[in-house]
Amino acid sequence: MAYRALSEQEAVQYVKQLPDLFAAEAELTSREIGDGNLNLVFHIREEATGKSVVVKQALPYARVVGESWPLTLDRARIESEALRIQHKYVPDLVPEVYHFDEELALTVMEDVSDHVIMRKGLIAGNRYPLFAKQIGRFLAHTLFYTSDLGAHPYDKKALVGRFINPELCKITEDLVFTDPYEDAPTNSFNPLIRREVEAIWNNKPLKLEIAKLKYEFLTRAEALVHGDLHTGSIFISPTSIKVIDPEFAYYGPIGFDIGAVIANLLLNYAGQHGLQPDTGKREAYREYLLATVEDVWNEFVSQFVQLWHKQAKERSAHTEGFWQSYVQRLIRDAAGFAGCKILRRVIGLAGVADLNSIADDQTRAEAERLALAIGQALILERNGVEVSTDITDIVRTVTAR
Ligand code: SR1
Ligand code: MG
Repeated sequence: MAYRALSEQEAVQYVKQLPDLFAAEAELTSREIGDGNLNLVFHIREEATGKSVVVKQALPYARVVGESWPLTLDRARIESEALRIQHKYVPDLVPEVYHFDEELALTVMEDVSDHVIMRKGLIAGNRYPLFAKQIGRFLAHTLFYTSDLGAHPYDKKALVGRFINPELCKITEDLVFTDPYEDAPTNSFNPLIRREVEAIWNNKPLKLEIAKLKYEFLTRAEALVHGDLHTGSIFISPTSIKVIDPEFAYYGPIGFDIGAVIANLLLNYAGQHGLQPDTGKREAYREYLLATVEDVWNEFVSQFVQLWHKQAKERSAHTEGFWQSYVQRLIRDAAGFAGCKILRRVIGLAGVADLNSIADDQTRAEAERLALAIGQALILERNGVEVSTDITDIVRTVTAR
């Protein structure tokens, strides 16, 4: 079938003709529920049995901007292949793909809507004590097994080829590493923070460090990274997480995914200024977020190093001192990438609800200033970071200023 964007009813007809999902006579409801920046997402449910699936279809343009921003449909292939690979390594943490249609740029997958989007859960002030362990395992396993440490050298090179993702990488290159640091037309920020934003545009040492981080993103084909691992890409419940949306997946630096998780916890930390008016509760929730930042890194590193010792096929990996220096670089990369991802959400296109939902412009500006200060400090001070508490110490110091 030649490509066309499906309607809700056409999505029903589509899943009905697939084998093994629904009976031909099944009565299905269909709702388009996509609230992301790029795609259509249909939730399809059979009321009689409660069985449901999700159909995700790429549009030939970026939904957030419209048809004036054409965007490759190949991102649907990238996403479905990445989901299948990640599901192989951590089946409980990633939705199962039932079917992929290259022509329609469409994936039919497990419905995980019994979970909530983590960003919404954090904005509501919920706590998820199992999150760090779960995301630490997701990161350690998906990144280790697709890297030169855990994959056969031929398989790794073949994967690099399958995940050449130039158009989506270019979005990240522009929106995360370039536009926010100059007066670019894509930028969109609160006019009340113009002075702080202009100071960033004029901060040469900061821009040099961001240039180095961008170069890492451009060149370090280290592992199959998710590529957009913010809290809107994580469905969560009190007991489980499901990582979705890897359409930005490509072979990139491991620290980019870890940094994305840390950045989004810290964006919520900054947003607490407007989200939680009770200062006692705000402080307590911020402590929870900082403890989660530490736990995410600690869980990742403990599981990654365990895999390294038990599973690394690459002989050089067992050279004395190598894993320690590798892990030290990773935490510094993660801190730097986290900083860029915080700055882009305040200055650039595509903000986050943790800040944007603060109704009062002045209060939002105060939260945004804190986010900008944290982001800059993480970038500039990353080379002194050794352990996870060094990251949270930076955040505490900046907050106390
Ligand atoms: C035009 S896409 C804007 C942003 O949405 C995605 O979630 C990525 O973060 C991208 O940078
Ligand atoms: Mg997304």
